[in-house]
Amino acid sequence: MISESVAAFPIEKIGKDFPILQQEVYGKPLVYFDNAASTQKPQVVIDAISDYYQQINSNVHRGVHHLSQKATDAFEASRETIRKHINARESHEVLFTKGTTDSINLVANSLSQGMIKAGDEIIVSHLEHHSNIVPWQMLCERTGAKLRVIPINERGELIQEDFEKLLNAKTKLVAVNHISNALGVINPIKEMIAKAHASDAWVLIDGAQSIPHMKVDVQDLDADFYAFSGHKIFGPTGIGVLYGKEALLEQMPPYQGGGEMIAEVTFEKTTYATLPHKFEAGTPHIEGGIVLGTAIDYVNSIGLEAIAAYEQELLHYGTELLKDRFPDLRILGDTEHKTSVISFLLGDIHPYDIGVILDKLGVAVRTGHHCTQPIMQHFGISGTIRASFAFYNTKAEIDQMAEALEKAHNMLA
Ligand code: 7TS
Repeated sequence: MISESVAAFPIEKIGKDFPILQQEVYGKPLVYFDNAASTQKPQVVIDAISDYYQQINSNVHRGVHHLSQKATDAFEASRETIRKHINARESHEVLFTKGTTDSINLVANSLSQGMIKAGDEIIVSHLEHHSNIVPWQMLCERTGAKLRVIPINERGELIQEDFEKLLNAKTKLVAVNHISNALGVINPIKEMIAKAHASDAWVLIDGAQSIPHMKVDVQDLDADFYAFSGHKIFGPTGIGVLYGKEALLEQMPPYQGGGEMIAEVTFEKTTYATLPHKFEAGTPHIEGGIVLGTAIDYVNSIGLEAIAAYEQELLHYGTELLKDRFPDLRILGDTEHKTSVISFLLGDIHPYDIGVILDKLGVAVRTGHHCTQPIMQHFGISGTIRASFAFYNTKAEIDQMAEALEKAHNMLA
């Protein structure tokens, strides 16, 4: 049964908003199922980039002249759009960064300057992208803090009892993703944040995979930090966000020094700017910051609830179709609580071989470890085939993937 909201989803109109998707690859209609890696951009986003350079390009927060003020106003208006979108209390709690990786490194670097010390503990999970593991390992090397890891079960879910056992008086920070990029599993972060707070630990949520698929309310979650990337929510690359609670950001030392982030500089002593500028050294990615707001407005014009319902329908359809068609299919992360990712293996065929054949048949999927080698180690595999959907994808495209998989399977099995 398809719900009314899914039946009414304006997929025809949406498809036309994305010019890149209109092309053929090797003579076949392009099916783009690598949305967890990066999303395509609607025409309004592409236009906003060129409008910026044609109309208001100038440096921000510096000039008194007309263009600089226009650019500054647009940049700050976008910060406010993002604040509203994630329901942060203050717009200066929204910091512009290069992306999720940069946001996490900002926190890890800043906290390592005295706020996390030898003997403290950081908890990550077995389900993390490398960018939510390596910065914490580096912090541990610098500070003498210790990394602890929440294990996962056979369905790729975090084992909550083990998480509770890891929490203790030494725990300073818990860093987990909202949704796993490799498996699509949604973690119960609201409950996890409450548990961590009961142990007086801060929590950083890697929201790279949740921001395009669901409504995020940082106050309701009570997250201390929330990181995401613009390019995964239909915006430009090279721009992202770190949300942080004001009181915590105030306490934290800056991560990088330079222009923009200072109040006053003398050779004897430098004082720092107020938030958010304290954490935004140098000329920012101005056009990226502005256009990220455009991308978020576009997503909201469709509505995240409608998007989530439509994508769940795609996930369900694709999962059932593949299970029916391929008896030797193995889905990794086969749980009820997941977003539109199907990560799978077909018999003992190498994922790469399947990926190459799918590509020749017009279907773009990701193969490999998806920057989550510990997950692959857990399952004793080298990688998976990952089809990750966005709201512009269709059931007909899933059918095209299934056909292509059938051919690949016949050739390789
Ligand atoms: N965290 C998660 C959960 C991610 O999925 C990614 C990127 C990152 C962090 C890093 O984001 P970046 O924008 O800073 O690079 N994930 C993927 C992926 O699944 N395939 O390519 C990139």
